[in-house]
Amino acid sequence: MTKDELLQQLYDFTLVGNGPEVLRLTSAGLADGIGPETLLYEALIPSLEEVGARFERGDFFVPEMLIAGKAMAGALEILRPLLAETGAAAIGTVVMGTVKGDVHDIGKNLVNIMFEGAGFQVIDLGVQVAPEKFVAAVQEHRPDIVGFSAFLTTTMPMFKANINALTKAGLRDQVIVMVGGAPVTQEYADVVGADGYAADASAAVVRAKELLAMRRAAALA
Ligand code: B1M
Repeated sequence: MTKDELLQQLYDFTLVGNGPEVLRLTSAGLADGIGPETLLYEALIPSLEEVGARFERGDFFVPEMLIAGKAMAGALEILRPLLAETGAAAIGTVVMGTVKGDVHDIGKNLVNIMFEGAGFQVIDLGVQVAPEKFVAAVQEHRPDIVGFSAFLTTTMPMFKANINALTKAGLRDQVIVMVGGAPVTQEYADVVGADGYAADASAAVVRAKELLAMRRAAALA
């Protein structure tokens, strides 16, 4: 099978949520020398985008979305150690979670993997994380960054609720707040008072490093 054929099959099997085939093709792709990023960005993620588009058109329903998501999550577990490979010493700590009311976690998990790959220690609070839980985690772990993911327009307002809870607990100035998720924009991040926004996992790492460098430079000044 050529590389293009393998990527096409991986896309097709993810689309129909065939978990075993997705696992097989992901492993086969790696064995053939296809990079983990290629499998991710040229097959798995585009396939989930198509799942979303079909859901919007009414061609797919929640069960189809669920099995496609599960198939992708399985592949991500195979890719995780390769994407997160790092020899770097820890450069900072990040507390991450998907906001209250939202169960999407594939995007958040990918951001975590990229953070780990860049040398961050990641404390993942999971999904449906309430503001009090974020506050407690910031109090306990004293991270450099707290990251909120939201994937629904209806859960994006939780960013503001989380930031308000941090402010009320006297922690807002002690931690960099980053936000992201499919419907989130830089404009929205600015409106809620986040310090940083990124559109995808790679950009999140770049932005996190910038924000951390700025924070550390300001502390030395
Ligand atoms: Co849902 N869902 N879903 N879903 N789902 C979306 C998000 C949707 C866009 C589909 C669509 O209509 N096109 C739509 C949201 C519309 C909106 O509000 N704008 C939607 C809907 C409506 C729903 C339900 C309401 C459906 C229903 O029940 N009627 C329901 C909500 C449940 C809830 O949360 N309360 C629901 C449920 C589900 C499943 C459970 C079935 C499943 C989730 C499985 C899982 O995550 N474990 C699911 C899935 C799979 C999707 C789609 C198809 C795929 C999501 C995904 O994993 N994408 C999605 C369609 C789509 O996204 N096109 C859809 C791949 C992932 C790598 O990308 O998530 O964007 P993404 O993550 C990116 C960036 O966002 C960014 O980096 C990530 C990696 O590059 N990023 C950050 C994320 N967090 C960040 C944090 C940062 C920075 C960047 O800093 C801290």
